[in-house]
Amino acid sequence: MKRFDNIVILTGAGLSAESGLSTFRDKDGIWAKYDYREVATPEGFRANPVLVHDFYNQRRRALADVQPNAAHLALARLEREHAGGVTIVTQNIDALHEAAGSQHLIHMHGELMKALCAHCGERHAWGGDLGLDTACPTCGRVGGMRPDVVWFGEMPYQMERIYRALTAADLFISIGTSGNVYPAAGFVAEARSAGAHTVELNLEPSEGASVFAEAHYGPATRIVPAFVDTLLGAKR
Ligand code: BJW
Repeated sequence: MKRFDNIVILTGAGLSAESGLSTFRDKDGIWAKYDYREVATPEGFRANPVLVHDFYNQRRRALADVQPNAAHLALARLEREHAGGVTIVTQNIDALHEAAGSQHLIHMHGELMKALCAHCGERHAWGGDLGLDTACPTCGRVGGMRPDVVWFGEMPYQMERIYRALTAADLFISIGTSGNVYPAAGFVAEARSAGAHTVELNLEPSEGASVFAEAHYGPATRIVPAFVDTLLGAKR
């Protein structure tokens, strides 16, 4: 395999599935149990904030019991041992990339272990539950605290930085994402048109599978470490 200088990796819920976290669109996934319009839109939060807080409080509590799996660890090893740049853009709001040791990481859909105050705009590390009566530690007002996650209709975080990385990438790898949600689903086309080699690593072909130049299908804990071994073994 050719040696690559700038690697950008997009990750999705499938990467954390074998750590015990549910995906969204698989048959027993989160959207089979919840209507995304009720729990993952600003309109849903305005209509029923108690339901939305409950949804994210449950998911935040579940994070206490999960550990990074072999795929997260392999990506952290790639960042440590690869001579060029490695940027991970994750759609996941868990903290498993950080727990595995990845450092050059962008959480484009936010972080469940952070809270955002709609009144003053401050972000806070947050490990407990959020509710209507939670006061913002900065401005002291109640009723404005929400999970620091990106809902449908909101702008994902750090888009300029992401597009700069995509434009400079010579290898783009998409892992464990169904390719249903934009703008992330469009990154492969962006990277490809900038000249990058594009690789899909997923359990099954995603919505955008035909756009990738190379693909490997199987569970992330098997195919990601194998692909990282190949990359790290590549010579100039
Ligand atoms: C495994 C595995 C194993 C399983 N090993 N693999 C019409 C056209 C185009 C766009 C739009 C449109 N109408 C509306 C839009 C925009 C909208 C959108 O994309 N909607 C679509 C539904 C059509 N997007 C937005 O609103 C976004 N904002 C936006 O567009 O702003 C404007 C903008 C304009 C221009 C530039 C930039 C921006 C915001 C999207 C926010 C998404 N938020 C969520 C929830 C919040 C966080 C949370 O609660 O966790 O983010 S939705 C949910 O989906 C979550 C995820 O991050 C996201 C992606 O899901 P993911 O990761 O792909 O999971 P799954 O379940 O779908 O797939 C898992 C995959 O893993 C599967 O393929 C499995 O096979 C695989 N797998 N086990 C390997 N062991």
